Amino acid sequence: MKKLLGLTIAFILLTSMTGIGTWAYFSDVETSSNNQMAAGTLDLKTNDVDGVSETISATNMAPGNTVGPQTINLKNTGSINASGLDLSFSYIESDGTPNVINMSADETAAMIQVITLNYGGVSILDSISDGNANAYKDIQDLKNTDLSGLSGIGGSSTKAFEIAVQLRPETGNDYQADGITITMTFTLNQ
Ligand SMILES: [Ca+2]
Ligand SMILES: [Ca+2]
Ligand SMILES: [Ca+2]
Repeated sequence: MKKLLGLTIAFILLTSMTGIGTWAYFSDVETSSNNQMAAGTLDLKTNDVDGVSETISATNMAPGNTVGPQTINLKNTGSINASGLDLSFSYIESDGTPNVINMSADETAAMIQVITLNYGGVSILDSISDGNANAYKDIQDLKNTDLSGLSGIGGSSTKAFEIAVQLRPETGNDYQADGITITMTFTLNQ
C-alpha cells in the first residue's frame, strides 16, 4: 500500500519591489525579515484516504537569508507499521512581476542551498548528490537525487522531518523576482 502526500514550499525571490530601488534592495539582507516556514503535522494515513498537503512559504528571500530549520512531523496515523518512506522533490517556476531577466526554475533552484535535511533525527544531507557540480547541496540536487527507501514509520508513530535552506549570498540581480514552488512528496510503503 502506498500513500502519497504532497508538501508544497513556495520560494519567491524578492517579488514585492519595483523600480530602481529594487536593485539596491537585492544586496541589502537586512530588509528581508518576513521569511517564515509554518510548522505542521502531516498525517500519512494508512487507509485509503488521500494524503493532505501543506504549504510552506518563504517569500522575499534576499541573498544570504536562511529559512528554517522547520520541523514537519510525519505521522503514520494507521496501526500498521510502514516499512519504508520515499521522499521526492519537484518544483515549478513561480515568478513575480516585474521580472526583467527570467532565470529558469533549475537555475533558481540551484541558488537555494539546503543546509539542513533531517529525517527521524538523522541528517540525510550526505545522501544528496551534487549533481550540478556547484560545490554545495541545493534544491536542484534534491530533485535529481533518489531518496527512496528511507526507514519507515511505526504504526501510530511520528518521525520528524526538518529542512532549512539559504539563498546563496552570491545570488545576482538577475534572480530578482524569480521563484519556484517546490513540492515534496512523501510515500509511505507498507
Ligand atoms: Ca524564472
Ligand atoms: Ca549542487
Ligand atoms: Ca529575474
